[in-house]
Amino acid sequence: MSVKDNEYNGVPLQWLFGEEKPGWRGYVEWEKEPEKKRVANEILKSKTFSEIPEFQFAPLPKTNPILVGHRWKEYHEALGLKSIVDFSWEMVKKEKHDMLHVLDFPYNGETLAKYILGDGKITQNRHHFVRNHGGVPDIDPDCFELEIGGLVNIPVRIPLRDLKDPAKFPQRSVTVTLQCSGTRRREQIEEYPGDGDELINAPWGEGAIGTAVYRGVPLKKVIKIACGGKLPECSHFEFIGADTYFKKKEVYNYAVSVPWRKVRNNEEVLLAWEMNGEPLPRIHGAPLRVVVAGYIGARSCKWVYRINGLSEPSFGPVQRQEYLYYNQQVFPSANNLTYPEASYLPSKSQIGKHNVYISNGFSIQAMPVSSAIMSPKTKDTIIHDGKIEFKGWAYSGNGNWVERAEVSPDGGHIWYAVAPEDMTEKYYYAWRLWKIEVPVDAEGWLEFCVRTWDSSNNTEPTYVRSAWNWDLHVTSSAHRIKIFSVNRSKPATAKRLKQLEELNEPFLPITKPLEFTIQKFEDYEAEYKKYPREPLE
Ligand SMILES: Nc1nc2c(c(=O)[nH]1)N[C@H]1C(S)=C(S)[C@@H](COP(=O)(O)O)O[C@H]1N2
Ligand SMILES: [Mo]
Repeated sequence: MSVKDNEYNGVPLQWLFGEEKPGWRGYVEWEKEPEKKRVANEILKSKTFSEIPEFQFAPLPKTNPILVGHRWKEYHEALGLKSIVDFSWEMVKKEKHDMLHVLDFPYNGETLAKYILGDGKITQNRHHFVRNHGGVPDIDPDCFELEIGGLVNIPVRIPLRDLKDPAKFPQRSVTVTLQCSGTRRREQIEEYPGDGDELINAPWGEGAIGTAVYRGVPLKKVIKIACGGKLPECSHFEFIGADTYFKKKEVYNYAVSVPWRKVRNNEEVLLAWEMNGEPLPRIHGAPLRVVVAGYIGARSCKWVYRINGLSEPSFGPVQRQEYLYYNQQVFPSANNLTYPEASYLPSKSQIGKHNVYISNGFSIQAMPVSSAIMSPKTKDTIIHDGKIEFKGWAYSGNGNWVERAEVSPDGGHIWYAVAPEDMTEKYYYAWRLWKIEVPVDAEGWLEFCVRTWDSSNNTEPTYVRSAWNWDLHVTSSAHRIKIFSVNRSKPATAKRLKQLEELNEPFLPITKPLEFTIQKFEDYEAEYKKYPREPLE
C-alpha cells in the first residue's frame, strides 16, 4: 500500500471517496461498500493523529469553543474530506446563534440558559442544542430519496416529494424534547475524571436539551403504506445517517435502531422535515431526520437515508458499543480468569473500569426523569429580600410526563414544590419549564438542588455518585448549585449594604476585603465590658 497526501496507491482520494451521487455532497457510503471501507480504514491506521487533550483533571477551558476537534478534522483530512469540515462550520455560523460551542468539530453546541428560559416551552431553531458525531452532509432535497429495506414486505425508494405528499402519507406534528443522554455529564467528570469512552467530544453541562414541534410522517404509516408492512421476524428498525462516523480508526455511517414496539406508536417515531414550522435546518438533519420521542437523542438519526428492518438491534457501534449503562461495582467472581477465557456475563465481570466489557452495559433507550436549575448559576451571589427565585427545566422520557418539580434549600431534606401555575403545560414527550420562589433565611454559601417526579412516580437520585456510571451517560441525580446568599430583609445586612453604597464601595465581588473598619472602637469596648472575654476567676 502507498498512502500519500490525497492519494492511495496512486488513486486520488477524491475518486475513492468523492461525491456519491449528484446532489449528495459530504456523504460517503461505507456500509454497502466494504472495499471502500477497507481502504479508508487502512489509510486511517497508517497515520498518526493529534493526541486527545486532557481536560478532565484540570478545569475545562473558559474559551468558546471550549474544545477544538483537531483529531476528527484530521480523520476527515486523511480521507480527502476536508470540505465536510469547512461546510460544517459554515452551517454553525449560518444556522446557529449565540451558542456555547462545546466542540467546534464534530460540532457540539449547548443552548445558553438565557434561551432555554427566554424562548419558553419551544426552543428557537437557532438556539436548539446540536450533537454531531461527524460532519454535516450537504444534500439537495430535490435529489433526496429514502431507501427502506431489510425485513419488510416490499423494499422501496421514496423521493422526498412523495414522502411529503399528504395524499400519499398522513402527516403529524409532535412536540418533542430531545435530550442528549450525556447532558450534565460534566458533573460526573468533575467528581470522577477518567471514566467513559465517548465524553471527549461532549463534556455537556445542562444545555444539551431542547424542545421543538416536528412535522413529518409516522414511520409506522410509511412501513404500512409503502412497504406493505414488516415481516414477522422484524423486531427493530435501523436508521442510517449520511454522515461519517469514526470509531477506533474505522469508518461507518451513523447507525442506530429502535424496537418495532416503539415504531408501532404513531406519534413516537416520526420522519421529519420540518422543525417549528420551518424547514429542518441542515445542522439538525435536513433533508430528513428521525425523531424518536421519549428516547435518548442518539436514536433520532439525522440525515437518515436508509431504514432497515432487522431481527435484532443494529450492529452500528453507536447502538452496540456506546450509550450503555454500566455497573458501578460488580461481582468479583471472575478475578482469576484471564482474557479471552473471561466470561462476558455481567454476573461474572470484575471490579474496575479497566476490567469492563461492552457486554456489561445495558443499552440506554428511554430517557429517565431529570431536571436542572438554569437560574441562578452556581457561584452566583444573590442579594435578596428573604426569597430567591429559581428557574429551570424538568423532563421525563418514555412518554412519562412531568408532574412536579421541587427545590430543596438544604441539599435534599426539605423540598418546596413548584406551583402548577408556575410550570409550562404538560406534554407526553416534552419538558416543563418551571420557576419557584424559595424562602431563604441564612446568608453565605448555601446549596440548593432540584428534583422532579414524573407520571410513573419516578424521581431522581439525590447525589451524582448514587447514579454514576462508567460511560458517563444519564446524569439524572438532583442538580445542585451553590450560591452566596445576602439577605437584605435582615436589618443589619440592609444597613451594611446602604453603608457601602454611601461610601461608594462596591459589595461585589465578595472576595474583595472591605476598605473600612467594621466596628468603632467605642462600640467594641462597650460590648466587651458587657460580655468580658476572660472568666471572672
Ligand atoms: N446521523 C446522525 N444522527 C444523529 C447524531 C449524529 O451524530 N449523526 N447525533 C445524535 C445524538 S447523540 C443526539 S443527542 C441528537 C441531537 O440532535 P440535534 O443535534 O438535532 O439536537 O442527534 C442524534 N442523531
Ligand atoms: Mo446524544
